[in-house]
Amino acid sequence: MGRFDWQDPFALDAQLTDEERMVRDTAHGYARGKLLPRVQDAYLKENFDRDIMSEMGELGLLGATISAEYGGAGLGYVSYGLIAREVEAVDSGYRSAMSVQSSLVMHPINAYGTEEQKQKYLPRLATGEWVGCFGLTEPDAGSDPGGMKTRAKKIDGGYSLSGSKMWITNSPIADVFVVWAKSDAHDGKIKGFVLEKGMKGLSAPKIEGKLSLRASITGEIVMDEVEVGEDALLPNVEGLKGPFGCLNRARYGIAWGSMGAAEFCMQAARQYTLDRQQFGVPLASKQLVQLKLANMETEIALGLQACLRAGRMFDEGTLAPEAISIIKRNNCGKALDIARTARDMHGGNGISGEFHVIRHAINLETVNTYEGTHDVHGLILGRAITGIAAF
Ligand code: TGC
Ligand code: FAD
Repeated sequence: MGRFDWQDPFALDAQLTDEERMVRDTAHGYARGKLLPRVQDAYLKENFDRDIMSEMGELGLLGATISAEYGGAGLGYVSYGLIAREVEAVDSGYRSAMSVQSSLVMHPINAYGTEEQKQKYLPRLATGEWVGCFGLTEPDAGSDPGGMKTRAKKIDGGYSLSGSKMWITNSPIADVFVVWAKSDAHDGKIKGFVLEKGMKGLSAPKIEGKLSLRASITGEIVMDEVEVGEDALLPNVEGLKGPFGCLNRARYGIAWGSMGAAEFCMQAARQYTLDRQQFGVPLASKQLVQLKLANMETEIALGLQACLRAGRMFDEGTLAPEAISIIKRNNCGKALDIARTARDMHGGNGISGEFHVIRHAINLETVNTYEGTHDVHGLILGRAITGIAAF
């Protein structure tokens, strides 16, 4: 029999390649060395440091799965997941910035764009010289993006876009905007467009006063007859499968990322209850405390192993979107429970920013909601199981 390692019960590490371990260690070093020291201040001041994008770019953490020809690192999906896990162990907001750039901006340009679009945008997005955002959600269309009102009207030589997008990660600092609109030149079907900062009629006001994901910058995208050329259209996809193809990747990354946050919280709760003495003994000596740690350990071990399997299937091309719903839904929900429990186990100290657990718990409220809410993923699975759509 093997020896039990509570930090890696199913020997996840041994299932990685040397390259994946190296990527994980690079992301770990960066996250703990450069992100952790600034996160508390960023969270309190609701301030996203733009330099983070360039720092991540320099390390190859942006668009990691995109080929080197366009400035990416050409890595597999397990590496991408490991990056998300390490970054989100520090803060879900920092992982958001990374996953939007990689899965929601670089991926659609890479998968649906022209050669010119790829050459123009991808290398600069990979280095973090440019920041991207992804506009799908609208004030009146969240879980039901098919109900979007944004329209692309055909004009001479291009399109005129009007509408507004809500809750858009990175939009106030974005140079590049991937937006989805119903196009009258395509029978009202949804098409993707790449807009650029400074275009007439385009603005991206910041949403102030968020109480969750405060280290991430979030805004609107307002388009008031923004005129673009034919070259702004992503020609190679139409319909909701365009944005959903991006969401598959981001949701997969979030499944890994949320486990990173959960691991951080569990490790913090373990150490805290070992160190903290009440009733003359460490809290960790109590059955109730040990049961909580055992539950955390179990969910994290299962969640990570499922992520690894999903990553291997992603690289093989056999991963179905519904399987991504399983891990996005389960891991975000479980991570949220773990972070709340870890907060409780820290007692009064648990509400202090210094111990990080309450920040993780509050962030995970967002993570459980965006990229398809916990219940919407339940309904995606319900449809797959019964054949009946209940949305
Ligand atoms: P439905 O009829 O199911 O599908 C319409 C078309 O899309 C195709 N499709 C997919 N293609 C690829 N991957 C998937 N996962 C796909 N899901 C659906 C489908 O085959 C069909 O294609 P076609 O060719 O027949 O037209 O569409 P519906 O309108 O019934 O959708 C229902 C539902 C609930 C599944 C969907 O709308 C949904 O997933 N809602 C959740 C919305 C969401 O996730 N929004 C995320 C916004 S982005 C974000 O949150 C970024 S935060 C990032 C960060 O900061 O980290
Ligand atoms: P709603 O769809 O109104 O849902 C409200 C509640 O109703 C939820 O509990 C939901 O589960 C439930 N519900 C909805 N439909 C059903 C149903 N059929 N049956 C039963 N219950 C249902 N979007 C982007 O496009 N780009 C981004 O970069 C982005 N970043 C984000 C960053 C942050 C910080 C946040 C908070 C959100 C972000 N989003 C982004 C938007 C996010 O994807 C949406 O908030 C999410 O999809 C849910 O949509 P909604 O907020 O409109 O909620």
